[in-house]
Amino acid sequence: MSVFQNATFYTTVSELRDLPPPVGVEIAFAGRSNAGKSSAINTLANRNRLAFVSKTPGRTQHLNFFQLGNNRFLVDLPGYGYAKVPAEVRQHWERLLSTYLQTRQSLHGMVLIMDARHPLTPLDRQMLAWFAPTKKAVHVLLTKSDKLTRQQGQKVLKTVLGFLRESYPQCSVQLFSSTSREGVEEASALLDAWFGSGIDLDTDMIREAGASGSDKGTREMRRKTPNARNKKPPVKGE
Ligand SMILES: Nc1nc2c(ncn2[C@@H]2O[C@H](COP(=O)(O)OP(=O)(O)OP(=O)(O)O)[C@@H](O)[C@H]2O)c(=O)[nH]1
Ligand SMILES: [Mg+2]
Repeated sequence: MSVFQNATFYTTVSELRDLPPPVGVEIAFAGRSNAGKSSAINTLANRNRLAFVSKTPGRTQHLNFFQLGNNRFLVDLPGYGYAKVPAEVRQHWERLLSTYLQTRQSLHGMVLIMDARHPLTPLDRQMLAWFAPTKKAVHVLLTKSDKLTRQQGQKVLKTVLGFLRESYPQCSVQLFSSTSREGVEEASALLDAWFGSGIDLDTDMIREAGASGSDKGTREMRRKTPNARNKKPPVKGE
């Protein structure tokens, strides 16, 4: 049975001191505000209202932990790029997010959500550059693919795949839609593998969607020890 069955809300965190003990394996969902992070979590967990979804950008403002059993967690992060945030809130959020992403021992990898219609924005690129030194796994979901024709979707996938191969060969990418459910099986299989390999930290199974968007192209990658402690993540309002 998939690890995504029986997902439940676990805790919400707005202060570093409130983070749960770093036991188990966590996968964080990051991306621009309104890109579809909370929707992707709901879709993968097969639950309508687990994570809070809204048309209004900037709705997820804390780190929300969802438990999948056996100390496996999906973590919904606040979105970046949302302008209407007071400076002090932004600074608080920036510290919370940067400390979490850079130092969290139990964080196995990041799912980076990009709207397939507007992929690789400057803030997305910043996030990739900023997270890369951790050497942790990154999988890009090009979401809202239902808004594109098949041809447009394949073109975007190819462009992003080309960029990642060139600059971040350890990252993988696929099309995804919470509405049409395109790519749900593929993403579930990848995260299943991450959770499995998070327990055996030696090997990651990374599924890279080929241009066909099929299950072909599965390959293994070795994960190196996280060592990064640098700069800040992209922030809200930038
Ligand atoms: N058509 C379509 N709409 C989507 C999809 N995923 C999300 N949406 C819509 O996009 C809007 C934002 O979705 P959320 O999941 O709340 O986005 P978020 O990234 O969590 O946003 P913040 O919490 O504000 O950072 C909502 O109106 C969703 O219904 C998708 O795959 N297809
Ligand atoms: Mg959200």
